[in-house]
Amino acid sequence: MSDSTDCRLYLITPPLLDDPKDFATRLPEIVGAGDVACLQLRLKGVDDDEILRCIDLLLPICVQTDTALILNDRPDLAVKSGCDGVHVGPDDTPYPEARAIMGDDASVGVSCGPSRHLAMRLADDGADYVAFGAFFETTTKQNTDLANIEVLEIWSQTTNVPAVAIGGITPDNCRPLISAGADFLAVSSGVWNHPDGPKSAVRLFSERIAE
Ligand code: TZP
Ligand code: MG
Repeated sequence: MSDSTDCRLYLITPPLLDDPKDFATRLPEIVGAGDVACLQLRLKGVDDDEILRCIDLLLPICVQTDTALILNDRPDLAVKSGCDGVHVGPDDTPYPEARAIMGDDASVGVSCGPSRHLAMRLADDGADYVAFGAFFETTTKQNTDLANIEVLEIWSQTTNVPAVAIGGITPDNCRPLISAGADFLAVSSGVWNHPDGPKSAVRLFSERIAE
């Protein structure tokens, strides 16, 4: 049996929250169903006021449940609202700028697609984690190149910077990513669209990690 601290869940919100209040109310039960390290607020097609409103609702719950709140794409809003960190991709604010905005104490993570080369550069620059993916087909993000699982194996054998695996991950397909050394499984649809509901999905992921 592996040490469950080896790999943890990195939950990503659905791209749209129809009822953010209801989402915030249900969150403690969902993150409490397993070992969830953080929640990334990743909303698409909503304005800044709505993002800030969602952070206001989610931050107290995240504090209460010891779940770090990471904002996608927007260091300016993350620092203004007191999020624990920000996640930026190659098309967002460049890493050094995001770090300068967030400060040294916040967590700044980066998307690297399938590229170990990019990950090495950003890890050298000080990124707190690097995210590789997509490992499986996903409809949550358009036009993602698929990453080979080998990138996780090589990364975990050669560096100490945490690696996040992302993209189309479900309780049924996550085992090879855990074995390859992923430190976090970043999951959206595999939790929110699970046939037995998000709570069961979180529980199943945690069981796979503990196996
Ligand atoms: N980046 C690469 S794949 C992806 C992101 C944000 C989508 C993750 O969502 P899902 O539903 O777990 O595939
Ligand atoms: Mg982005």
